[in-house]
Amino acid sequence: MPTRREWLFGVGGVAAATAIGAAVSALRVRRSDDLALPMDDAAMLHGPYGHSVEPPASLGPAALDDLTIPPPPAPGPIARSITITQQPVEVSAGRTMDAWTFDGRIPGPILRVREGETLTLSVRNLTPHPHNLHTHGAHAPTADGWEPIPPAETRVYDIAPRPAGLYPYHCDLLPSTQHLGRGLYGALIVDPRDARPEAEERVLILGGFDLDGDGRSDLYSWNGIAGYFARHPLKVPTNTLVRLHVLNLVPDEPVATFHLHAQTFDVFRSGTRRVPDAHSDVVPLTLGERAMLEMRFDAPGRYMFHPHQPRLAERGAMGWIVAV
Ligand SMILES: [Cu+2]
Repeated sequence: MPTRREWLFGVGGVAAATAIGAAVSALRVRRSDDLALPMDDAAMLHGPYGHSVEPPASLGPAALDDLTIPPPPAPGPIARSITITQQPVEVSAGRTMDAWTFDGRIPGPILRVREGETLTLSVRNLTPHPHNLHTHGAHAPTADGWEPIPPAETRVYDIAPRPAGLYPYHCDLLPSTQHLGRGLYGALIVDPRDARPEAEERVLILGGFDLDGDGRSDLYSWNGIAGYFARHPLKVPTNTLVRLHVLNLVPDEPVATFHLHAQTFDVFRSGTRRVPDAHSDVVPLTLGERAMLEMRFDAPGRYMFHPHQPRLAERGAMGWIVAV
């Protein structure tokens, strides 16, 4: 008997994703290897909905599951060791970035802890550059993580993050287009002691990559791979509460939005309150801002999502949610 997750992401899911991927491929009029940076907006118009930005062919439909599906809420203290690395990461088909990462991936691991419990982070910097790991939210100022961690050194932070909500963690050194734009960010979910309603949860972190070093992002991604969710839709069951944890870590845009087609959602800004702040189909997020979005998909089908900023959508931040 397959588990729900196996059902969503197993053989059936692969077949569904392949069929959807074929449909999406039919829309493409430019191959990613036709595109050279910088991509001018006129050139991008040839790709309907930005689908000309493709993920690396080596990444299958489950490749980002661990960065997209959060671990379940857990009682008790949490201890994590995180390593900061410098390594090449293929952020879209044919485009490899000299990345800085938490634990080798962009974004870093999804952290999750219950309000009032201690989260112990042991952060080791294996790069030749200073970095740090700063968490948002309320905690002891001595464990805020703003101090640079020199190369080859380790720092340990004990925090009891509060209040319950959704927070980014990231390297806080400047310039942000380097330290955020090369991959040093992730999500921290702080659960209330009285649990939120059970839901299918997904994490989506919007990031921007400055590939040519001009201080301006060239590609945009949800969970680190430009074009990924356009090729491999995020799958959720119908008639089930879905909770999206959406964070904006694009370093060089004053605001980005999350826009969902064909369905509306409750907005819990920063996830810190239990009653919705709004009900909409688009939510604006300033840099570092985030929201929990709750919705149900009654009708099976494909629901498009993207930032409502064309530049971001056309350069890798298009995606689909498939309700099955
Ligand atoms: Cu850094």
